[in-house]
Amino acid sequence: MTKTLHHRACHLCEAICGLTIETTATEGEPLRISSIKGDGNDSFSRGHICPKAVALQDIQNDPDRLRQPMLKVGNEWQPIEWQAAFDLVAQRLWAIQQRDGQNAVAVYQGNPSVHNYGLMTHSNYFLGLLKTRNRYSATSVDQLPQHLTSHLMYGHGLLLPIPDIDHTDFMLILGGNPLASNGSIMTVPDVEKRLKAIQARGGKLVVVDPRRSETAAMADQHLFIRPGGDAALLLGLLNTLFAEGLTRATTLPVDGLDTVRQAVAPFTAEDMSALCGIDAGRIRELARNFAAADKAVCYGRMGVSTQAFGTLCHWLVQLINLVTGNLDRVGGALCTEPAVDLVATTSGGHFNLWQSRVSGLPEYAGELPVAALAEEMLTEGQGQIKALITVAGNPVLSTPNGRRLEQALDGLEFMVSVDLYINETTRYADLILPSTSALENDHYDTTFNMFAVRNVSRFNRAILPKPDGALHDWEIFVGLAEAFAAISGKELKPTLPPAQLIDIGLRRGRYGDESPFGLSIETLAGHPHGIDLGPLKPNLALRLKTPGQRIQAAPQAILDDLQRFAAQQLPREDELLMIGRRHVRSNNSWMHNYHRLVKGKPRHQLLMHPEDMQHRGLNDGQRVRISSRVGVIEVEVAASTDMMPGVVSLPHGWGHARPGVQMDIARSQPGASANDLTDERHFDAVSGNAALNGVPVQVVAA
Ligand SMILES: Nc1nc2c(c(=O)[nH]1)N[C@H]1C(S)=C(S)[C@@H](COP(=O)(O)OP(=O)(O)OC[C@H]3O[C@@H](n4cnc5c(=O)[nH]c(N)nc54)[C@H](O)[C@@H]3O)O[C@H]1N2
Ligand SMILES: Nc1nc2c(c(=O)[nH]1)N[C@H]1C(S)=C(S)[C@@H](COP(=O)(O)OP(=O)(O)OC[C@H]3O[C@@H](n4cnc5c(=O)[nH]c(N)nc54)[C@H](O)[C@@H]3O)O[C@H]1N2
Ligand code: SF4
Ligand SMILES: [Mo]
Repeated sequence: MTKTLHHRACHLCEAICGLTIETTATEGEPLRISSIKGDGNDSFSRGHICPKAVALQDIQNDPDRLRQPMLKVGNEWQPIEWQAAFDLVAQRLWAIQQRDGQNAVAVYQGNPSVHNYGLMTHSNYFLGLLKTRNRYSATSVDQLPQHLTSHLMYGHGLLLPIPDIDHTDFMLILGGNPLASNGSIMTVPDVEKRLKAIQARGGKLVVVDPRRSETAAMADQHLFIRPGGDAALLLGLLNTLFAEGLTRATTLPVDGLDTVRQAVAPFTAEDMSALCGIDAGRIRELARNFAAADKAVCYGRMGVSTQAFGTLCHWLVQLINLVTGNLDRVGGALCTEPAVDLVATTSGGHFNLWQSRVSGLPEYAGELPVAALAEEMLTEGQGQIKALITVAGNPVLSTPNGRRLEQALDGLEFMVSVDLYINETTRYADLILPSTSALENDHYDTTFNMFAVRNVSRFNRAILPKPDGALHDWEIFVGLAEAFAAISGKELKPTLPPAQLIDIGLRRGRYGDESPFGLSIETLAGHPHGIDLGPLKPNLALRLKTPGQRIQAAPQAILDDLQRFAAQQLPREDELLMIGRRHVRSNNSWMHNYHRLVKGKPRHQLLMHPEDMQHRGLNDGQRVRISSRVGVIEVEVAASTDMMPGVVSLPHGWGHARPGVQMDIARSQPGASANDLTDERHFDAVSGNAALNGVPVQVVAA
């Protein structure tokens, strides 16, 4: 028996924690994982780990995980050879495009696409050949307003200022619960310690959330907010900063600040109070405290992106940091200088160059909002979607009105999924193409090094051998591209494996051949715990990609939305507003098939304030029926004084009891899908991002 220790970054969430993984080789048996622990020698994550990382071995060993391409024949799944699978996909897609046009084939890319570097480097090798405008992804049920705001203000959608959590004195969090999510668009392993460190150095943490979340519970101040009310709160804050002379001059080049000042002048804290459910006095006090702190940062995340005024919210977050002098400042919000820098090497993106066919939702960076996906399949006419490719995504459980999407998927002519499981979405596919598991693959984090609270870099080789006949995700895309090029006669440029592409990126980058670090895949191999490239530093003025390299404080597309904001109506008194919730043992929709993560009491109840339960004659633990404009589900209700009265919380990603799902453990504790209730017509009008939070629902005894 031989034991070997490996070091590797966890790819499951954005925290990219360093892990120490022990493998055991026994004669005559396959190499197995014998332990997974936090890597105390990783200077960034400092030994932090969460329960999901330990489940990496369960993903590896899961009998339900697919290990070869599967073709649906009648109601049965049968294995098929890779080349036959590629040829079939190419033939079917090309025939549909020849007959109905390029846009008849649609693409949906899910969240693990950005956690898997081979998908980052190679999915477009094939998908780009399709030249379809029907491209969708999980971005538009998530952070799209943040990309759009950065695109409009700073000239690049990936130039996202990150909270300088290790140096700030005042952190204001809206719509993020890093204690459960481990941080998002703020790669921050070990977040609890870093938040406690703010408090230990005399600083303050303020959390704005309709639920007393785990993060709110440790904060110095928690403000309940009416779901969807953040734009009102932020407008009240910005208005107060201007009106009370609490702004600080900036040396950044900025256009449009006077326009902003005028535009927000009507939105006083007093007028905003009813819309957000927070006292005007509290709003003004928060503005004063924020401005009084030497170094402060306002951070808005998922909860404020996925609401009806998501873009307005993120624009206001940027402005609050800007006018208090905290944008591009140590202890405020800073942009990373990653080793592989997509801001430097890609164009700034484009917005609203075309619109979705049925509802006219705007494209951003070549993608349309996924709220439009089902209607683009269901609405007949020129340009209707007839075929779909899903890549590492589960839109049936992740996008608004999942039941309608199911109806649409059922009517497609052809569907192929690049995925590891037969789940709620891929069960509609004709063909499923599963890749190797993560531990059988190399890993470089192209995405989350860009959003980290320090500049860091690491590359790790595969830990387990690639099984015979298996393909990595990137190889699947090369196979598809070659088959499609062959049948369509399209030209295909040669490509390199992901590690070689990353090597080129590293060597050409700011820590590459020209720098003392000399980073390359080879040098990183000598740093198995990762390499620290230093704290974030002010750099925005030099990195702006706007014409004229000036910050655009008042983009017209966002200013125009203030009219829609001013015209909004308060929700009806008898309605409850539904929000989501994350738990550290779960990860979106796909990690419920591992016993160690789902054992114990179920965690997919509807949380409701006891007063709201009393009004409805409901008891703790009882089954209830929740209904919205689009659907009805039944779940258990749990009383919680952590909820703001009038608000209920249900986590997404559950609802595994659908027929044909081949995930045994998930099916044994299925829960219900929050997205059977969320509404595709409820979205942020500027970006088209789905408003998954603040969904009006009725709750009665089942
Ligand atoms: N109501 C509500 N809905 C939400 C949210 C919410 O808070 N509330 N959150 C939203 C957010 S932020 C997101 S990001 C989306 C996520 O939405 P999606 O990305 O659509 O869904 P996931 O649950 O991440 O599904 C991931 C899929 O990828 C597969 N997979 C995992 N690893 C790999 C891999 O390495 N290769 C391949 N090929 N496949 C892989 C899994 O089997 C699974 O099918 O959900 C959104 N939906
Ligand atoms: N354990 C775990 N970790 C994850 C994931 C997971 O599913 N599980 N998913 C990963 C993904 S894809 C993402 S995008 C990130 C997301 O990471 P975060 O952005 O931290 O997301 P959440 O943990 O959902 O926290 C959102 C918070 O917003 C609150 N909220 C809801 N509506 C509103 C509102 O209208 N206003 C305000 N102010 N707050 C509101 C919710 O109550 C919740 O506490 O997490 C990532 N990490
Ligand atoms: S917090 Fe957990 S899932 Fe996220 S990277 Fe760290 S160990 Fe992995
Ligand atoms: Mo996400």
